[in-house]
Amino acid sequence: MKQTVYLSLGSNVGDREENLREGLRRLKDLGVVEAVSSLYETEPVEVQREQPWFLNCAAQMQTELTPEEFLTQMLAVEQWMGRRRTEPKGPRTIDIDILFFGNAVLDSPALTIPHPALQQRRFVLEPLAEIAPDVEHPVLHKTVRGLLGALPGDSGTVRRLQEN
Ligand code: PH2
Ligand code: MG
Ligand code: MG
Repeated sequence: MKQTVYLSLGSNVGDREENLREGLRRLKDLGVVEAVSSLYETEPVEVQREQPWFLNCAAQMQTELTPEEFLTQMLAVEQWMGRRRTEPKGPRTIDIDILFFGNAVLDSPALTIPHPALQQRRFVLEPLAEIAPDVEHPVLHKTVRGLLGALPGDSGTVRRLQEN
């Protein structure tokens, strides 16, 4: 069955813009990329040591894959792009996170959908609100626009870059 998937992409190592664009090109093997937000320069949050600012964006896709198949292929894209997991929340060439997968609600050791931290992350919600303001969180029953509006003021600086 076709599902609409929302993703968050981030990079803070190397040519960050090229890394995001390469990730988006690779994601075409997993389905149809229907919308991509602007790029946003974002202050690192929830990290354990100082690291470079990120570029983040959000994407909307259609896929025939199951969430587990999607995750497996997505992790292969990260690997192929040289992602090495040497420390938790360390700097990364590419990070792709599943935010929503249709209305699925899943919680396994490998995969939690919706993404458990999306409602506290400005670097996720601002890009997502650009392409999907009216999508409703299937557990919290608030729209993306509503979640963004409810963020505290001090949830990290997020600046939209000029051109997509
Ligand atoms: N990703 C994290 C932790 N912190 N901060 C920003 N600004 N952007 C990210 O993509 C990001 C983060 C864990 O994946
Ligand atoms: Mg992440
Ligand atoms: Mg990730």
